[in-house]
Amino acid sequence: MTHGDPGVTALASPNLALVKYWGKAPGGVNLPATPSLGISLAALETRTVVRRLAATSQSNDRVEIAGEPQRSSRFEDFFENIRSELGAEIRFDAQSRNNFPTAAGLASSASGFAALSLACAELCECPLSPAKLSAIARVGSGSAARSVFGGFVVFPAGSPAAESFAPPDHWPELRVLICRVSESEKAISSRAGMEHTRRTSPFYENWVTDAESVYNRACRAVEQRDLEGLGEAMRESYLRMFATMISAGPPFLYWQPESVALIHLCERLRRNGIAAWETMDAGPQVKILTLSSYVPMVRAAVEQELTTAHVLESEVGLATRLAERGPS
Ligand code: 2P0
Repeated sequence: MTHGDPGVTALASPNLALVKYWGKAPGGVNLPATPSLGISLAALETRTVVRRLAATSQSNDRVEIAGEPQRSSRFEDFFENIRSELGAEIRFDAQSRNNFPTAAGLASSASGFAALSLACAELCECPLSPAKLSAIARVGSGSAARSVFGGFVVFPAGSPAAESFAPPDHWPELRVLICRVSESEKAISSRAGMEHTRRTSPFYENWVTDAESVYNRACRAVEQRDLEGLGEAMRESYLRMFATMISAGPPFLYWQPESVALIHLCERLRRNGIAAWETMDAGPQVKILTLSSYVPMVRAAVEQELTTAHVLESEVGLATRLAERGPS
């Protein structure tokens, strides 16, 4: 089937939202209702190889993640859109691997669709601008629009594409401790969760209206490398996002007891003068923003609090890119 065909390999990192995208605007596919600001996580990586399915094949595009065939319904719209954007007629065969758990609240769909978009475009020999690539990746998953870029990335409300805000080396001391408290897949996908929230939470409209000012404060704090200012805006963003979920009908909660323990731990650390600003996404994992000089202390505190937690340190990462071609 793919004998000897090396295909095209792309690498992408998930993009951690410091200010959250949660809810879709009308008028397009995965247009965000709220502006978001995120960073690429260097320590997490998706590697995707895309090959051309044989011309005689009548079959659909194929996607495997870690060797497991995926439901084609999750990818149909994405592939139809990218074929139309690239003016290509081919069918794609994609094999993807993550160096972290899939669908566990670590933004695997963001890095997955970013890598897939770049590899498909390269396979069709269609170089695309980052903005175009971002808009194509967005059709797969809203957060993938941010994952196309490295460093600090913004995704304005209603925009078809994300934009670079600052390069990866803008804030060299910044670190993220990714604290994995659970490896199980989440019961409710982000997509279903945000739609349910939009339809049923009486807080949803306020969440959208309020998001702009939190986002503006966070952007200013990033510009000024002000971790306290950023941390305060980050906490408002994630906690208000979760307020829309626990006020939905019926409510739902991604948090586990270990997540709550780490939220309290960060508060204790800050009271003791140690910069540790947590955020969470659609899953139980806790990500702690800190500075390189505090990493040993924060890591030790997390490991003492939760002996089962798996802690991974990350710097701010690079944009989605092609892997170097190995010897043929
Ligand atoms: C984010 N999340 O900004 C937010 C914070 C989760 C919480 O973007 O429906 O998987 O594919 O656009 O991108 C997760 O939502 O949802 C997400 P779709 P996606 O990172």
